[in-house]
Amino acid sequence: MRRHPANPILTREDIPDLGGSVRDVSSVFNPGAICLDGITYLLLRVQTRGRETAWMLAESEDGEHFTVRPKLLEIEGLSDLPVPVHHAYDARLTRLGGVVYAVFAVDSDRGCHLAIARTADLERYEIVGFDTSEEKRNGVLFPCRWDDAAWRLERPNHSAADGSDFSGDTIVLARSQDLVTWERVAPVAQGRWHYFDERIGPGPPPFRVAEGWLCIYHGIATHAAGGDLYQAGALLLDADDPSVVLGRSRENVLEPRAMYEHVGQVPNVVFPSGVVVEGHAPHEIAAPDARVRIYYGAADTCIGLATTTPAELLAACRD
Ligand code: BMA
Repeated sequence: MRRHPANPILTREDIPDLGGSVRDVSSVFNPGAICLDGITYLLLRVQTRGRETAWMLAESEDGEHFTVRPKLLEIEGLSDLPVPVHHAYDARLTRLGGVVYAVFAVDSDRGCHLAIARTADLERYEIVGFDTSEEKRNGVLFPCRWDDAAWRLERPNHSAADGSDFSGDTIVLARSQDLVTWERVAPVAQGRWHYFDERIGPGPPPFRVAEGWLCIYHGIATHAAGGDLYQAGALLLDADDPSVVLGRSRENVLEPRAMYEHVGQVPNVVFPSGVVVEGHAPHEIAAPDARVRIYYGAADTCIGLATTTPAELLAACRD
């Protein structure tokens, strides 16, 4: 992937002061992304100096230069959830059946769970489902339904390797009739111990290419003495059965190299969370040379943009 020359494209300095605790914020990172009627929107995870989480919206005509709307987004139903909630974060945006959904992690007194909310204007989000079946993060909806179900990739927080409660090493395919109750279908991919992606989780939502579904994921190398290293990898999943992996990048396709990726709140992190395929809706088959924009959190501090093409990602998956 190629970094945009203007990176980081969004930093804390771009966040308008709203008064109260949302002034002189600490960071903005891990955005959801969606392109509607030619405008690219980023759903921003903003962190205040109290380490509280706020959602804000940025918009752009070229997908590279963003303006942040000076208001907080509303998440209706968050305070009514059956558990005390501390943070809602890392929202991924998908348009499914004409409705835009955000799937996001909710940190609560009873662990980390996935919620799903619908929005008509990208400013007000109404929670329609909260899945407390198991601790999970990194839920990404597929942009179309099939077999009378909605589908998503998700990442249970438990590790198959060591039973840890804190992070996970398996991406799982799940299905739902109503977006409320999710049924696990099959494991899709495992972390590869000793290599770049020991622990893994879905990045942005999958998008279609002729060969199947392309998915960017994050892979964490945990064996470096300096601490965890967050990188991006690529997966090619079967078009009809996305639990079947047709290809996977042996090497990362983006790794912390720029200073803003090395240094920040959490060092050595690139965390891809948004994708826009220019000229294509995510459920349409993207041309091999389409420009793919990946929006990512850098060092849990700011937002970077990297670009690639389906052909390049497919080449990486065949490696
Ligand atoms: C992950 C998540 C992300 C974060 C990343 C790096 O486990 O918590 O929100 O960006 O760690 O700190």
